[in-house]
Amino acid sequence: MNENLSENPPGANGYRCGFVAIVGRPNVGKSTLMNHLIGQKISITSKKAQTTRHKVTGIYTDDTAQFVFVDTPGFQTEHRNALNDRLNQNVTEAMGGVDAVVFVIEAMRFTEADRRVMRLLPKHIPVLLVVNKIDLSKAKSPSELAAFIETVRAEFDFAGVETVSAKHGVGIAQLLHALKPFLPEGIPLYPEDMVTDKSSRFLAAEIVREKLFRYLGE
Ligand SMILES: Nc1nc2c(ncn2[C@@H]2O[C@H](COP(=O)(O)OP(=O)(O)O)[C@@H](O)[C@H]2O)c(=O)[nH]1
Ligand SMILES: [Mg+2]
Repeated sequence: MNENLSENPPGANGYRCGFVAIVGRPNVGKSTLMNHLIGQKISITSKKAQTTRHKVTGIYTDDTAQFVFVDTPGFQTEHRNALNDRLNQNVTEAMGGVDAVVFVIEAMRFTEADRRVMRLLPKHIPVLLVVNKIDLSKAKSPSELAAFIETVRAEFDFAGVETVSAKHGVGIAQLLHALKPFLPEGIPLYPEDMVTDKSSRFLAAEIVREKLFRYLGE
């Protein structure tokens, strides 16, 4: 057997490195989650849907693993037009080559738009269900939240479930912990101090775009 194809690449020593796509309908908190996962603002967030237009890659590195997250534009399911078709195609592509998928939904709210995204989830890659916005008052009852999660789990074979509040940084470490076993063993692909593959010029333009969204609306 070729040494290089063995499960433990030479030099990896149990270190893991892999790609995770973050998907979900617009406004569930994907970009907020990504920013908290890597501890830095690189993906723009907004109350208005469809602010993330480009794929943004965020990298989180620690002593045991390197996670490369791909934040995707939310699947556009309401209006069919050329831009939305293009965005949806980008998301489907983003899920292609990853080691795990994080499917983000809002606590106590599972809509037809969520279901449409769920139908596009891959069957051959582990998908973690992430229930976000557990800080909202309607999500505060533990038994109701558990019942809600069970109804969603009944519809897809998830590899696991995590509850988080992306905005308040709750459950983030636990989420990283749950994702780690899905990453293949291997040496880091990016320098340990790198948080994104986007240039600072790109990030500056994105942050200007975020401010414009805030002040001018869509
Ligand atoms: N209350 C609350 N709001 C959140 C949370 N996560 C995200 N949001 C808000 O939800 C909105 C959409 O977030 P964003 O990250 O842009 O969603 P995306 O479209 O999925 O990328 C923003 O106003 C966020 O501040 C959370 O955990 N709790
Ligand atoms: Mg976004």
